[in-house]
Amino acid sequence: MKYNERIRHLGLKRKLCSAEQAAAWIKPGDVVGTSGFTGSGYPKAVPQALAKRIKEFHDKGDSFQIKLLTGASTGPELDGALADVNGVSYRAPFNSDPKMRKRINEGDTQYLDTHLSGLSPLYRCGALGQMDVAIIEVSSINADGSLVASTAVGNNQLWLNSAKKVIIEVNSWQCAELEGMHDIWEVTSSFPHKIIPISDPSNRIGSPYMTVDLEKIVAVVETHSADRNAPFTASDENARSIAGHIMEFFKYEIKKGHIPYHMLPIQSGIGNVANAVIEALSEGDFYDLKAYTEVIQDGMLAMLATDKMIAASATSFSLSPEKARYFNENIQLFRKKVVLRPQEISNHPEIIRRIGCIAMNGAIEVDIFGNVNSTHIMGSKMMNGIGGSGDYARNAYISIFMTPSLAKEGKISSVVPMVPRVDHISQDVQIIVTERGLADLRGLSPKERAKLIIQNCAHPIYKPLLQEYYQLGLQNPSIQTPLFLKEALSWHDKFVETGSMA
Ligand code: 0RQ
Repeated sequence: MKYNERIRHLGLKRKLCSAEQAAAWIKPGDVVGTSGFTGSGYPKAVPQALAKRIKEFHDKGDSFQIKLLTGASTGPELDGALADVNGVSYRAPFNSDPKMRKRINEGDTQYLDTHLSGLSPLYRCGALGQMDVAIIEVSSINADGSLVASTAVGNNQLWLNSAKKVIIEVNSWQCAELEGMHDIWEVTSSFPHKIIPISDPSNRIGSPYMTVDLEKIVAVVETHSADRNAPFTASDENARSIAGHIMEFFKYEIKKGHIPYHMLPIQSGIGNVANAVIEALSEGDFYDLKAYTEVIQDGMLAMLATDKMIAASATSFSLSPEKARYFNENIQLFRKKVVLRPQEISNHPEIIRRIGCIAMNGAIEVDIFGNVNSTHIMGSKMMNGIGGSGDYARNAYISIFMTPSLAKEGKISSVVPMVPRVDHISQDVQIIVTERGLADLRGLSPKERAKLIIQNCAHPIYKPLLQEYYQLGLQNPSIQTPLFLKEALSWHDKFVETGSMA
């Protein structure tokens, strides 16, 4: 058998079948765990065949839904296809697919939005049920049956360990040279957990391969399908201004000796603003950077291609179609610099605190006391989920949240009197940045924070209104946190009623 063949285990080669045959192993009510993290490394053929099967059941008047657990967000062939047929009764822990989002917000799918490092402990304690089927995308299968993950590691190894049946998708679109980039290390299920011996993003502590009891593999399906990530929008003026304020802040902190010249390992969240900040870092006067993060987006890939960044630890890639092609063609540039780990390790509080991460995440809105809403529009409509932002924000050495000061053409202020949903409490939020400026909240009391956030971060349209609100709060008999209850959520109320906060 040739080494460049993707399925190098004879017994598993005999289990090759169509996606439809593989999907027939999945039954109504099953708990299904899949690979996939931020639009990469997710199975693409079996979920679509499963969606077809679910539709046939529904057309006959029979019910068929599954409980779906992943690493994080997947793509249209998985979340989108299953949402199309209302095939998911329960979803965890993170989704950004618009069709699944609609199901979640319309109440068809129960959604557990939880910290990405926290899903595996939740599974191990039994709170998510017993996994029936795992569907895992790999880039190849070794002669001894061990598995080479593709562009995401996520919760793969836990799902492989736990599922009663396993379906493997071998995707030949994924670069064969991904082999060697993964570092699979398992957290023990008994306490105390072993200390995770990572003190630098480049450390390798486990095996490059995932393992599975081969008896459990019921089907192997071949695919040749691209990870489907949308291109990032070109960074606009707001994103560039936010990036500019953050660069100034870094330079100042380096000058004061608070962070070393080569910076500390950076974490960068998802979205256009996060990508723009990374692009700005790559254009700035920084060298030999390291990342301890969960996703590698386009901007970080560009830094890794040069001497700007010398090491990155993550659990997945999340690249635009253009950069995904570039990555596949130039993988030699990245093989030695990138380590892909299980998400329980990439997002583990123990390591984030030990190595002193600088965390940079997007916010939907912030309030004047520094609480952050990352997940719910107007407090009730789910956007994506908290993802890994909480894992990093609480444990980072410096925790930054960024957002443009306005949303929806100025009808919404992203700096509000009170957020209707708190994902990151003020104690976990150190720096807030909008295109207007940066507020360094470290060491400040609630009143000091409010003045600084209004002054530095609010848009001029809303600044006087926020100042007025703050004065009303000061009439409160207890002014440790000057909240004016009657009006705290009135801005959101007004937007829901009139379509504008102004
Ligand atoms: O809506 O799509 O309808 O245009 O929210 O907003 O400004 O493009 O921001 O792409 O950077 O995402 C918080 C969602 C920001 C993201 C969030 C509307 C706005 C637009 C997106 P449209 P932008 P970004 C690691 C870290 C949680 C997970 C996380 C996120 C859309 O960063 O999901 O950080 N974070 N994980 O119009 C109403 C407001 C609004 C608003 C923006 N105040 N009110 N709508 N929008 N502000 C990675 C993982 O965990 C996997």
